[in-house]
Amino acid sequence: MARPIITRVRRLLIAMAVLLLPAAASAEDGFRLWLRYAPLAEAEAAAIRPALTAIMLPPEPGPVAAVAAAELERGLAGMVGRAPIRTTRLQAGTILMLREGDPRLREAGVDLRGLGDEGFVLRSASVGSVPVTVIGARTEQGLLYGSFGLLRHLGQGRAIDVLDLRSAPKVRLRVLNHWDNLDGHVERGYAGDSLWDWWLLPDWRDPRLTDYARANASIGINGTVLNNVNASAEILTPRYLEKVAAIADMLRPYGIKVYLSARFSAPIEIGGLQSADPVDPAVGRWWAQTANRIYARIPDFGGFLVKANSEGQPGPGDYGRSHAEGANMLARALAPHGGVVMWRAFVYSETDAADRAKQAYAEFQPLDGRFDDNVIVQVKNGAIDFQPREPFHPLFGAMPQTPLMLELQITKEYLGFATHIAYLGTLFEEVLDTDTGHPAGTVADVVAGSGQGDRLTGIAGVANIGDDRDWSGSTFNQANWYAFGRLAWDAALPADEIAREWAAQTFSPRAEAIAPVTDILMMSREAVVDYMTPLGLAHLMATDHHYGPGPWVGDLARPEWNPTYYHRADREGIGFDRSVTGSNAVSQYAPAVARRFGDPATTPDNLLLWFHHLPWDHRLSTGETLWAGLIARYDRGVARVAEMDRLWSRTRPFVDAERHAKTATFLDIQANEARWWRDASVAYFQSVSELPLPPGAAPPAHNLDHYKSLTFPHAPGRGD
Ligand code: BDP
Repeated sequence: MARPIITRVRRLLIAMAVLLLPAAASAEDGFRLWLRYAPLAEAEAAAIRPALTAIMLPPEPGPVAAVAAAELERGLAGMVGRAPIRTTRLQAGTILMLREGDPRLREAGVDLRGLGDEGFVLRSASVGSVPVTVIGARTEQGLLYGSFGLLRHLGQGRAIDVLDLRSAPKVRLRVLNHWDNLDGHVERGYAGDSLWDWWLLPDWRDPRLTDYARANASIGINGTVLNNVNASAEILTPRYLEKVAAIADMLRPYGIKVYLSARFSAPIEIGGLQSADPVDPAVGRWWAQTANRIYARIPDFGGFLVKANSEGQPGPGDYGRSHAEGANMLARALAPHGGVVMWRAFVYSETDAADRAKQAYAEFQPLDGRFDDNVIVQVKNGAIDFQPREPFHPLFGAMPQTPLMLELQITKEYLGFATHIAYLGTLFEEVLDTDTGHPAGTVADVVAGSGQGDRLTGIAGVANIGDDRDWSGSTFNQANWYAFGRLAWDAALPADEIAREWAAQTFSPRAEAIAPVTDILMMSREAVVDYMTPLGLAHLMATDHHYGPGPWVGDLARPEWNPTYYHRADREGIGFDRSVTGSNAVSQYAPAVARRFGDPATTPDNLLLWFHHLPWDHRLSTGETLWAGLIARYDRGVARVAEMDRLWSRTRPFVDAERHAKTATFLDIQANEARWWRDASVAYFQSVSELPLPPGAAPPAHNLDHYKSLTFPHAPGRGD
């Protein structure tokens, strides 16, 4: 007998509610990053399921192998709807984790030579005639990276049956730098407050830190500096070290070491000494004791990051000592424990009248070879400061006797904060691939210490992570965290390939979704360069918070804080002359590079005004005048954002409503702000050049005074 219609409707409603529940519980707010492990298309899932039915851990597994297996279970449950079972007996479809020394490696045709401590092999093989997928590595850490490698492979909708992949990092320290203060504020952070709850630690260990560790391990990051380079000495007090130790405990199973920014004057501030002079034995003793105390609680503590004699921070220069003397003193305190010092080369001084771009080189290059073995000098990608585009830092290749660590900025202090889409994979790639003209080769080669034995090597990225649900302030900013990790692991990975990987895992592995997302990513940074700082211009952002345009600012106390210092525009022309006729900063590069950058005819258009002051009617390589070319680039930047918006609308069928809508809104903000940047810059430069706008160029929406009058006292991420 047919059921009454009312019952059937009720049943239907209940069924619908049940179906909807899990969706609501796992709202797509971006929390899961690229580790969403979303269900694959059924045809792909069906092919994978029988091939990955079980996991066999290596003999006597430790905690790292355990988290690797747990991640595989989680990932496969999500992607193919069934978690593999743990097995101790080989069966068809086993994921077989093999560590160095296991005789089954040979049988599976897996060679671990050359993989180092962190590399891995993924291979479809037969062991005892049983078809398996081998994850082979020398260490459990390698097995963890291999597990993430396998999940990344699957997350792109790739087949599993013919797997044969080897991967090993070329750089040892792959480290995030958090610029987090102890009060929770993140300097240059646009994704909320700090992840570290210093108040509740060590008692409350936020499970979110495990997700943080998973995300980092999934892209090969193996270290994190917890606190701001503008450091408070308090982090080194016993009370805080307990908190640091709690974080270290949570990150350890994922192979992530904790580091701290050390304030050079800490012996005075928290040690009761009168001086922090690096040659004073009492100071050395204090640091040694401090290191002992840290290692007693955190045996695998990574070491110190130091910003010294830079922007008001204390340092060895306060006592007439060199950066090497300061760094080596700290290095001696850490050496017995295997710790390292990451000593920053980001220095410039208002008392030095030289071009700011020359100052770090002038101070550090003469110190080549004077640093202890466990010191690595951390150099920003460019000589000024994380601009949308800068030429590579002249120190790369110029200190062959000193390990140099590349510092990149993942947070977009100068590229539109959290709201603008600006994929930094292309920026990072551009720097890494640049030939320094020195025997060492490209920046990537220098950083990898190629040909320098097993010296210290490293890459640092200033994190864009905060306590926002989506971690990075926007979905697309997650791509920058991802790209940093992937390039730190393997600088040879093409930025577009990384973009595709990220798009597949973050949105959908379908080609129709990957293509527009990748197109957006790949054009985005150039769009920002165009509407903010085209043709090699730099540092034109508003004062202090760096939000929005301020090319007219010229009244700040320190000359090199003023945008007018950088663009030098007047009625005759624009640009900073760094050729022999100017500051001669080009002479800090290797001869071939110096020659190329020293002549406007051989300087690429996109760096032209970084190196040269040129008349407005100078002809660009495109044939247009500098003035017309400048305006055209501002316009192109605005047009590119419109194009990004169009591409994004094509992704609607493949992206959940929540992330789609938020990204669309952010693109609206970006479109408005691109226009603002363009109009304010055009209005200002026109007031200086007194030239008419090229035919067809739209006049700015407002007059210059309007743009000058805008203030943003509460913009996020300010420094202290
Ligand atoms: C600049 C930032 C400032 C940092 C400084 C640094 O504006 O907040 O403290 O770099 O890297 O980009 O030390």
